[in-house]
Amino acid sequence: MDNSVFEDKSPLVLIVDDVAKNLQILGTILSKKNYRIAAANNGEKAIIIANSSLPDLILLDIMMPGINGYETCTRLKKNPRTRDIPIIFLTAKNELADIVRGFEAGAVDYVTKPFNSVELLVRTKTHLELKMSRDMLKIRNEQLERLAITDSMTGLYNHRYIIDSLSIRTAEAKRYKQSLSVAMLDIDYFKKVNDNFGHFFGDFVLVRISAIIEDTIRKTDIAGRYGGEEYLIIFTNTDKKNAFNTLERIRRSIEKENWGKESLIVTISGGVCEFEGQDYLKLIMTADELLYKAKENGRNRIEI
Ligand code: GH3
Ligand code: MG
Ligand code: MG
Repeated sequence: MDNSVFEDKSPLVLIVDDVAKNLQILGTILSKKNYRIAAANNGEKAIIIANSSLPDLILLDIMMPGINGYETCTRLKKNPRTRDIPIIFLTAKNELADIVRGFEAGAVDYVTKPFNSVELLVRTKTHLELKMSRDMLKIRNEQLERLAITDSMTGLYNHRYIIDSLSIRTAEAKRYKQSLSVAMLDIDYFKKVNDNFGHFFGDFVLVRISAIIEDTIRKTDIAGRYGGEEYLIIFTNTDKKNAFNTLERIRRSIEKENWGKESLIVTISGGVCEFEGQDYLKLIMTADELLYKAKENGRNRIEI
């Protein structure tokens, strides 16, 4: 996996303290390690800097004029952008009640003043490492989620995802009284393409046609690989006449495509129908029936 996001920069630590001397001491201690440092001398500035530069860790003083450390922490934890940044409190108080209050505000740890540099560095390092592994896990999960819904060959959505999407989109269309159309497309005589030019070239055709579909539909439409050489497209907020026009553009682009093989013309057939409150699986069946009608009526055409 690509770890570059974690490797290209050293961790950024934001230090927050109203006493300039403390900022200076913290800076000196942290500069022994390979950290980048940002500083703020009050809570408001800390929130602004945290929002704009998204530090990997915040060392936060409690007693400050203006909003104090607890309040600063609470606000940072409320904002989705800064919520996951670990906060270590810097506290001159080591009364149990104050420490508990810090944890309740969302801090992960605390360091007492005067600073012991070894302790400060160890706690900082631990929480930075935990933050990095959480970030890494989040990216891995996002990658897995993407893989789980994508057809690996064409990059379109896979069969399961497109069906799940149709179920959701039809429910939304019903709820918001919006139009929705569904098309089923199938490559004509695709077996012959494989037979004449090989399976590898057949794959190339599938990928290229997927790209043509993606390039022609709107961002709000959803295209998936329904089966081997079949595509399902969901046109949201679109009646069947408009969907048909888009499908015609797709059909003509594919027909005109130059495949670099003498005399090879690849065509598709399709069927498109509009949602009228019926079950979403029925909608797929209707699009499929229209597709077969297009095949019967000579192929390289869209039935509506
Ligand atoms: P029709 O016009 O009636 O659709 O004819 P057709 O030849 O396209 O239909 P048929 O269902 O007989 O054949 C579909 C072909 O699609 C056969 C199968 O090998 C091929 N195919 C399905 N998936 C893939 C794939 O992932 N890669 C390649 N290269 N071929 C595939
Ligand atoms: Mg076919
Ligand atoms: Mg087929």
